[in-house]
Amino acid sequence: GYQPTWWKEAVVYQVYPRSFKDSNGDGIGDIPGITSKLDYLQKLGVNVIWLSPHYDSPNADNGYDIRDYRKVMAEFGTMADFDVMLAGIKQRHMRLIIDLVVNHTSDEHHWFVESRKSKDNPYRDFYFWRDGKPGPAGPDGKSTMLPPNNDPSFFSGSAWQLDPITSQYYLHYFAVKQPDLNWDNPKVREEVYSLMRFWLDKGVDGFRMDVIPLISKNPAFPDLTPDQLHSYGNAYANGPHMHDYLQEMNRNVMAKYDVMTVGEALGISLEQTPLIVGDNRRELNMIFNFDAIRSNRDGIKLKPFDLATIKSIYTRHSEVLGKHDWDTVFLSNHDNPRLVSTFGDDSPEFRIPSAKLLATMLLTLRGTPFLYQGDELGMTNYPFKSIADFDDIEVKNAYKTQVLTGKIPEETFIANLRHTSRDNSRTPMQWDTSANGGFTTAPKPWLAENPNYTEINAASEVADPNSIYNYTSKLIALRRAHQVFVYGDYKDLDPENKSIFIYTRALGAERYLVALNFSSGPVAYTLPASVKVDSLIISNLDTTGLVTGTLNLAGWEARIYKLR
Ligand code: ISL
Repeated sequence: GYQPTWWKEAVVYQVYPRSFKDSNGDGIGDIPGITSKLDYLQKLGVNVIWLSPHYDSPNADNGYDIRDYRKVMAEFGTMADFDVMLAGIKQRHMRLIIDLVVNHTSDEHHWFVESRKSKDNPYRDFYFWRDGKPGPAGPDGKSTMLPPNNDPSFFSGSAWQLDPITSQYYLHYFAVKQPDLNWDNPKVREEVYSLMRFWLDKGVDGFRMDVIPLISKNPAFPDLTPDQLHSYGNAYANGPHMHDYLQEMNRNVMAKYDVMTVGEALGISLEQTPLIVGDNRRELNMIFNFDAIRSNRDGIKLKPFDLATIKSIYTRHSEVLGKHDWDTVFLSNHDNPRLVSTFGDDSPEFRIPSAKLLATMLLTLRGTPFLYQGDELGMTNYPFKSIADFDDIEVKNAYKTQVLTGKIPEETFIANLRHTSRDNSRTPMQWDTSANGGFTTAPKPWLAENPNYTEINAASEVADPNSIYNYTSKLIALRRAHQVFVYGDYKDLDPENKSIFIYTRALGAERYLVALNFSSGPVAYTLPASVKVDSLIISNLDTTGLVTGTLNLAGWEARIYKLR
């Protein structure tokens, strides 16, 4: 069986600090704001908080561009505020994991400020500097310069930026202000291990590791083939020394503490996953695969959600990740649109039941569940109308290269991003019905509050026993009370069914059935003869009746039964 461990039994809640709670009226969420809401999180029942970057940063990418790893972002507060928050978390028997963003730094980080100064600067090799390639002659007859290779940036344009000081290019897989660190330099690795120890010695319980599969590069930087260009994230991941560096990091740091690690595994296939999370590999505890969360995506377009596809993904996970591996379950985070708007139905009729159904699924599948702030309230996508409504650098850069060049009509671009933009999930938390949803006392938050805060907000949900918040809280308690939901086997009873997701979790004699109607119409579902229902544990509607052989499920109904 499994080796029982706290991080396998955890329910994780992601806090995006900029948007969680503003305590000092500057329109930006902060650490004292988080501290003031710890009771809210404890009552929900989550026991691990993942904090998106809280470090000193010029915010080209909302903190994913770090200027000083040992300093707290000024807008978020001070180190003393951080210590108070951490103590409050521990006092409530919860744990804290922080974001480790070490594939790149900010261009304002001291290492890069030095590195760009001259070719012989001691920090030059902390980053990747390369000469450009001679390009064709320009109209004036002089030869032009091209980037060292054709690597694209995730945020549009080339991944290489020409720096005038030394006339060489530096590598940035993300924004121009996010130069990639050179992990082949042992000094870089020592610096990273040292900053990790700094936070672990403070008492944090682990890390979510940003784009960790990208840390090892092929230093020859060959051009990507047309095929590789198609999914360049996969081409960037899995570099020649990725596993060596993760094992070294584990030996040098993680092995010395009781920590949880989860890698954001951009470009790692399910088949490659055991090589990172296998318990004999001594790399990371678990990773995020994007197969499920991006199963209904085609670039910036949303494509129709197909239940059979997502079910086959979860079945494959249960086959490939065995007793010596561990998995995560999540369908939302700060890089993706809102859960209920994307995988449920955010119409007035079905928003509440479908949000509860999704919570039922996330909290009964196999793997550590990660919930994103606001999803426990059923917060929805934002009604974006124009480019001015967005903050995200990804959107702004894409607007320049796609819309301003005439490749995509403006209306199409905005219409797509209304469903897929990362800013959907970054609008501030909706705490109550006061101005700006109680997020801030400032006249204007950094990103507009969704106007539906008057209906969807924490104050009303905490008070309403039938709210999404209180239903989620019951499910978390159920998962934490029954190890079968953590360690039990998983079986999909009807993989082909396009509207019903029905599965069992079983551990020894304890067996549960989860039945989810992913459609807005009622469905009479006949159970297989082998399934013998004992009692109804929970339903997202007012269902009370026991069943004989047929479940009459209303639109978006979810039920959990104990089986005989
Ligand atoms: O969100 C994406 C596209 O919409 C992804 O390509 C995303 O950029 C990728 O998953 C990496 O994400 C992480 O690193 C980025 C940062 O912008 C994201 O917020 C972070 O989660 C660079 O640090």
